[in-house]
Amino acid sequence: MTTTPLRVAVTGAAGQIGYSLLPRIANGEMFGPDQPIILQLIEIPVDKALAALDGVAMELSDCAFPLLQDITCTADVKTGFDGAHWALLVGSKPRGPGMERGDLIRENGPIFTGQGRAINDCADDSVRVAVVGNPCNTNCLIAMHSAPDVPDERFSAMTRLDQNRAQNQLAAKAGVPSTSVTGTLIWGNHSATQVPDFHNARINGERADTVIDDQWLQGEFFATVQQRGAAIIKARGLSSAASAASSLVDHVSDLVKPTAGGEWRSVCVKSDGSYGVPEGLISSFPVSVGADGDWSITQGLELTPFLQERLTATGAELSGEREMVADLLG
Ligand code: NAX
Repeated sequence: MTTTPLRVAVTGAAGQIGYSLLPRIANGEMFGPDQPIILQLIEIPVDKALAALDGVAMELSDCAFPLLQDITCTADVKTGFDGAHWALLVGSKPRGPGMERGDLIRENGPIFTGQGRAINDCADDSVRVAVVGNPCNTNCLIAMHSAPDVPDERFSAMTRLDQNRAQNQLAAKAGVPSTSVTGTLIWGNHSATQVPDFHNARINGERADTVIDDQWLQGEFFATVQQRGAAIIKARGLSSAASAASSLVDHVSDLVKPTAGGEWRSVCVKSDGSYGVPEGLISSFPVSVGADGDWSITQGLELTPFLQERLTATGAELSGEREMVADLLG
């Protein structure tokens, strides 16, 4: 095998998502069956976390994945991001008892400042960054601002799990396989204000809101998609992990594989003001990828007044989050 290995840095690698994600990277599902991989696994400098990380690395080695050439385990971000082609920022500080969303945003900010700087200084010139650790949109914004030498379009955050959830809900309601649902789209923040678009999604080629009644779409559908994460925590006692890992495989592939004509994928990227989302925020948009691998925000999609109103609200939430971390955006 002569292909140069891809260095993939993963933070929070000893966590739940890491455990489901790493084998899928190492066995070629994320970057293809011919792409050798070097995993650079990053955890916090705490004995328990580093011991768990060693265990994960042992298991990965025990799988004898043909594509996996090396594994590094570290608590040092400079070592972790050294030469990285992809930085998957999965780790973040969880919400503790009594913590408000604002506290979570403030607590996580400095983590993403440090990681952004290390990516800026140590990663490969071609590095691309995908943020999963919550609040992922604003964490991504902070990392992007902390890496001035890395072009902004290399930064993304994940709403692919929300898109997959929405697609599954529409398919179940219409009684069709999930493959019959296309164009599923999430706008805005990966939070309870996210906007699952039922007007541009299609079921067997027809707009979802011509197939399913508005009352269900604006009520149960919206609430189910927005609250799915909480429902899984309630059922499992733990947050979504296998589905999040699977969606991150989809997310990276979404950014790498060209879209067919008229197709889009939900990706949180820097707003250029499209659809009225304030410029500079990291917001979920329909994203198309060209044959050259460059992405762009798909233009010209129609939004109903109901969806437009909610897009304005989720944009306002993202603006509020940006204000909370303004001092970190230097
Ligand atoms: P876990 O708590 O199982 O694992 C997180 C890991 O990150 C821990 O091992 C912790 O030690 C590590 N960590 C914390 N700070 C770190 C730092 N500064 N550097 C390196 N590692 C660090 O959480 P898990 O279930 O794996 O979830 C990870 C993140 O994904 C959470 O923030 C979670 O909220 C977020 N999610 C985001 C989703 C999305 O769609 N964007 C969906 C799933 C998930 O809820």
